[in-house]
Amino acid sequence: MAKTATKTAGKSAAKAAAKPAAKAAAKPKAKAAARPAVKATAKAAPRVKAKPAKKPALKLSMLKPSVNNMTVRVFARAAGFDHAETDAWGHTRSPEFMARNPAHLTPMIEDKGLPRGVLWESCAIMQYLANKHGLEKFYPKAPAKRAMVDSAMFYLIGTLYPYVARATYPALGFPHYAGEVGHSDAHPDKKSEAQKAAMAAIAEPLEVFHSFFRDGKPFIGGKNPSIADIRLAATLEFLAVVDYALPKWAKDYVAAIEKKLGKAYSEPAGDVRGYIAHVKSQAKA
Ligand SMILES: N[C@@H](CCC(=O)N[C@@H](CS)C(=O)NCC(=O)O)C(=O)O
Repeated sequence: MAKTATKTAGKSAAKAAAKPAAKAAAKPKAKAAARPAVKATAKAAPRVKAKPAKKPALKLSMLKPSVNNMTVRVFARAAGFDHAETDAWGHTRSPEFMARNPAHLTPMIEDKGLPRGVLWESCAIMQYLANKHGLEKFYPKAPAKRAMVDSAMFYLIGTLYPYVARATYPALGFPHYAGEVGHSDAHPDKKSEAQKAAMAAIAEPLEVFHSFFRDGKPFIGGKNPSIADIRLAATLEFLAVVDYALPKWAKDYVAAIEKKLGKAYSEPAGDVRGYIAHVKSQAKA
């Protein structure tokens, strides 16, 4: 999506419902600095306790109504990151933002150690953070298992998401990509035909996630939601705007992810759901 249609308030909402282990993994460096370098002679000075870092190491620029952004917002909370969120509404094409991120896309993280200081693309962000902090629960290390998670995410971004975008963006008030019927000055009937065709095309990849990637397991990741599951559940949220009739398994699947992740899921999902409720109420008025 190029730009969303409403401005949403942008407060830092990043108090993660965290698992201590993941939190420790996310903030690994605090202690060593506390010891004095030289051994004290007679009366040792009291040991200085290392102060917790004041600024969160990870900054996330995001847009609240977007499921691409919801994906990383859910992951960051579920992984227990002490991150800070900035609402980038209205700023993605500013010279300052574009100087750092010429693709003008959110979600975007800033993290020390990244060669260019920033990273965008929701799946790449989750892969990077999971790799960096050893979060195997979300992104398995074993090559074959990891490949399935990667395959599911690439399939989503390359195949399912374009259908979802074509089907939902007109109702969401998001602009279409150049070259698409929705973006052109074609007759509204033609646009509506394209939207319906995209909606009809969703069923096949959706079923592939169910029968192939889940393959009888609760989640693509097995017993626990992986980053691919977070990406898929967030994507399905958009379909509510066109009253897409999700199959029962998909409804149960999203509910199971929400139950597992709790507030980490429902808080960012609330922003997307709130936006959808808003556009639907506008459409009725
Ligand atoms: N494939 C990307 C899509 C990112 C994307 O489309 N971001 C939109 C919001 S949904 C955006 O930031 N648009 C702002 C702009 O283009 O100026 C991802 O998964 O992160």
